[in-house]
Amino acid sequence: MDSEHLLRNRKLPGYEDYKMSKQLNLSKGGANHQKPNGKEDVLTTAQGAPVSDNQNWLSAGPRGPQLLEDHIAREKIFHFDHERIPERVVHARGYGVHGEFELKDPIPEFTHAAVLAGEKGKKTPIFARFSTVAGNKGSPDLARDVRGFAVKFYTDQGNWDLVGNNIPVFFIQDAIKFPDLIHSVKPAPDRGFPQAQSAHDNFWDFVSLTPESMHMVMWQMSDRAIPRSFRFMEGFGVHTFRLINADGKASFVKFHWKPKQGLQSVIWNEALKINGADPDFHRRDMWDAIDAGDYPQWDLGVQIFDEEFAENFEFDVLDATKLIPEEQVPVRIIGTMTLNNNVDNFFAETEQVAFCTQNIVPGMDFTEDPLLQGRNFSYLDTQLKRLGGPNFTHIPINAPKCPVHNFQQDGHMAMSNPKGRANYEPNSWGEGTDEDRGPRACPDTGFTSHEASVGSPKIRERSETFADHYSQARQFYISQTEIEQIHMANALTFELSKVVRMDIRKRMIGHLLHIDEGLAQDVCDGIGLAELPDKVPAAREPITDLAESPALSILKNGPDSFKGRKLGIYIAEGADADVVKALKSAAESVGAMVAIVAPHVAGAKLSDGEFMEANEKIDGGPSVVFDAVAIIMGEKAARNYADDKPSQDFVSDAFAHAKFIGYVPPSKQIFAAIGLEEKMDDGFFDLSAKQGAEKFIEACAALRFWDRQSVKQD
Ligand code: HDD
Repeated sequence: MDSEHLLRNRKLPGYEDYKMSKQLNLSKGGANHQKPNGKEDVLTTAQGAPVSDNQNWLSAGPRGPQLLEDHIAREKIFHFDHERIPERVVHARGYGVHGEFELKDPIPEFTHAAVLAGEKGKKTPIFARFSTVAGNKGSPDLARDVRGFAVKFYTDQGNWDLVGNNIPVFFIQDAIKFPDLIHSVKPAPDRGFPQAQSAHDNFWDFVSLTPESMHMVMWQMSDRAIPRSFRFMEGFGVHTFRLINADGKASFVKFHWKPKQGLQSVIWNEALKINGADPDFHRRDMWDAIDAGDYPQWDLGVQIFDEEFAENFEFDVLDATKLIPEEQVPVRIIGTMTLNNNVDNFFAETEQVAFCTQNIVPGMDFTEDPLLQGRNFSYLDTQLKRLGGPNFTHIPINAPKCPVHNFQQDGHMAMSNPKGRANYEPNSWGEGTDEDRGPRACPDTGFTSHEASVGSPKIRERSETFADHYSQARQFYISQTEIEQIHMANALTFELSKVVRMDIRKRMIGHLLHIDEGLAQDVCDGIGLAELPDKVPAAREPITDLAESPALSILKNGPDSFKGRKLGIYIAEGADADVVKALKSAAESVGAMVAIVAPHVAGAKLSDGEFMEANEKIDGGPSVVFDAVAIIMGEKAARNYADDKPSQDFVSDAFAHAKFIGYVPPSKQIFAAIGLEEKMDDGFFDLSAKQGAEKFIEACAALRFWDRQSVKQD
């Protein structure tokens, strides 16, 4: 056998090879597999033996006891009994999608990683998984929580996992605190609740005793923690990483994902209702968008800086509770990720995907960030538990798409097994023998660590440079619009109102006093405290003159079109057909999705006698699941539904959530029934007016009519 042939045989199969072999195994029909109706495949056991009856357990007579002998039933039950694997200890609730990354502005001056430094236009397949942190696998999507934003790049030089969040900072500075942080936010161990929320004593007890978390807490209490959809949120690599170029020169880098769709969040009261109306709101949104060919895209940006910048920056770049304002180090866009393919099988792909922060490729390196270093241990370790053995990299979704050659062997579920005799190194096979000697390390192209001297005494001590816990928390707060600040005060008030212990509530306000006195006062009033508590002693006095950073606000960075958003049109008998059709086409022409809601799911007869089918019955399609709504019905129908609670809620919620509302004059009867007629403002659009539909859709680009909300809620 020639050596090329041997090498080919050694090649461990990647995803494509696996898919092919799967197709072969599952090839239709077969000698013993005659198709029952000439159509479907024959049902078989896991061993491939055809099954004659899948409904009745073998028994002694039709009413007799079931026989243990039934190997087919036993195999079926056995497999079912073992269907579950442990859910992720955090980020259990998630949704994965395939896509590709296109390199648009290569950066060979900073890195020799081919994925970032290759040819302009180079495409790399990716798999992205978005998640919440605290809730279990079945928890609702709209929890107030951080969202995971993990991307696996199947690069030519191995898998690169960028395991980030939709928030650029983290709660803690050192990984040793992670179990405590997560224990505190997860359900209390004695009672097993509350699920998927931070609004409870344990969480606020922990963070109020951990001042370093204050910056992240500000983000978590902002609208960032209730995104409208995964499609409308940013992603961040959080840590400072290193890039290494071909000459071995190192630079620091922070990674950013910028959604081309723009940023958008919902309002808390809306989030609570979405959780009831559609707990799968985020995953459904992603599935529907991709299914409809509206592929979401994010630009990948880098903030690159050198040792000198790091030395002079106000904070330590190794501290994951700090960010570098984009106004200080601009984000350079280097490529675009497009998500264009839904999974074929949720378990095989979304559930089994295993991200590891340690997965980097030549041309990159870690920094001494103590949170990152701890993560590098944790992710590999957790896969062993979750996926059951060291061969989780053989699972197609985790297998690199480049060749894999090494001497690792055996273990549970080994799927990619090298051939040949040499399973150790050094060896002298191949020298004058037919045997394949196996792979060898390559100093030129292999991964090399950045050279750094580490001659320090062993200590357990946090660096003094990590001690400022409030300055950037304050910077975040002052960078928000007034409406966003109001939402933050409301969120803190809501959460602390769920905290039973008064000392914890006060301690938390004692931190807010370092961040912004107005905010502290608002929350103090919100929870009904008679007077402000004392400030919590600060490890270091905050810097109060940090400049505002507009990049930190969602509303300052919103979209400029209604594209990708969803309009709910509530129709009923006699709805003006011209208006409905004009509105539908105006929305679709800007790339928005339209859902028709009606009193009955069958639909409703329009004014021209045509019957329009509905996507939702009004009870199942409340206005909270849409970005804007219109109510179009005939005179008589509007009179009928004026007293109908779901119809009233449709309008009153849309109003309360500052949504743009389209209507025709008969619909005003519903507005009148809930006392809204006299409150109709510039966020309402008469669709029967000239160019009514176009004007309405144009206004919807702003997403919300915030003027309606700028009064503080009690
Ligand atoms: Fe983590 C999962 C993001 C700190 C330990 N983490 C996980 C996921 C994301 C993040 C997005 C889900 C990946 C997926 O979709 O499968 N984690 C972060 C970020 C952090 C962070 C942005 C701070 C910057 N994590 C962190 C620390 C530790 C962990 C400090 C432990 C010391 N994280 C884990 C884990 C998980 C995980 C236990 C659970 C499931 C998994 O890894 O695969 O290992």
